[in-house]
Amino acid sequence: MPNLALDGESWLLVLTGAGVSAESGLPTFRDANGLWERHRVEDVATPEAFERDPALVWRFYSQRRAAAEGCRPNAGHLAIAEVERRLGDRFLLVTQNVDGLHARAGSRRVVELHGSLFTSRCSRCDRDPFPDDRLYERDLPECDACHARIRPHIVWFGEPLFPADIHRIDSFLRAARAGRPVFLAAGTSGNVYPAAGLVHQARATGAETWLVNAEPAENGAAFDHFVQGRGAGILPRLLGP
Ligand code: BV8
Ligand code: ZN
Repeated sequence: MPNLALDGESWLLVLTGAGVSAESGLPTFRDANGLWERHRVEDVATPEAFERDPALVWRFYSQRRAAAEGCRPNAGHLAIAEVERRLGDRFLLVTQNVDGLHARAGSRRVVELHGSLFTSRCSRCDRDPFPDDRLYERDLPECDACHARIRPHIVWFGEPLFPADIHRIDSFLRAARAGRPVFLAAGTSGNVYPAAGLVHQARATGAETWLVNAEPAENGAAFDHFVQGRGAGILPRLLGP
């Protein structure tokens, strides 16, 4: 089993996707039985869908809130939290997952690139997003300030990423040039951009690039190393001292 052989010079940027939470019991998106087999993206994960049928969109995200609350971080999440404790500020985790499991495993330097299941915000005014774990079926929430609909704090298809997140990733990669940059993607199919382009950005800073995934990824050609298999088994050994 390979090991990243991280040392005092290493800077590690980790990108995770749904495959990392699969062994906690959460469905991925694009596999057989994945979420996109049962729901059309255009019906539940676009701003147009929310305009058209907010109750359907809230049911989808309420079900996922309940599912995420009912499961626990697995050995893959824990290994990622552990390596952060060793590297400190030379570590950054970028997750496409919205399930909150990395934070529950102890990760602190986390960019939730596609938002969070447990945060909501107004769909119109610029009041701050707020923590929210309620389940909505028919009575949909409204903003106290402007009475517009409250929406999940999720980056839907066709929406831009949060500028502060992009800035944080860019700053980390710039700082990493001072040492030995390493990029690791885990449990992600490499289908969704801009996240799938991060490996190219990391390569441009000179990073060695690793992929851990159950199957070859769409952007697999950009990685120096591919370890095929399950994250919960591989990550503790790959990231271990
Ligand atoms: C934007 C919401 C610009 C969160 C999600 C071409 C045509 C049309 C559009 C585009 C295009 N090229 C680029 C785009 C843009 C589009 C895009 O990428 N489309 C793709 C599909 C072509 N991107 C966007 O729209 C983005 N925004 O570009 O904005 C802009 C600029 C200015 C102004 C306006 C706009 C926004 C993207 C955000 C998408 N949000 N969902 C939610 O509800 O959860 S996407 C969804 O996909 C999830 O967030 C998810 O995290 C993400 C990525 O999927 P993965 O995590 O990789 O999951 P997947 O199921 O695919 O793969 C899991 C892998 O794990 C599998 O390979 C499997 O084998 C493996 N696995 C399984 N078990 C295990 C395992 N591996 C290891 N261990 C295991 N146990
Ligand atoms: Zn409002």
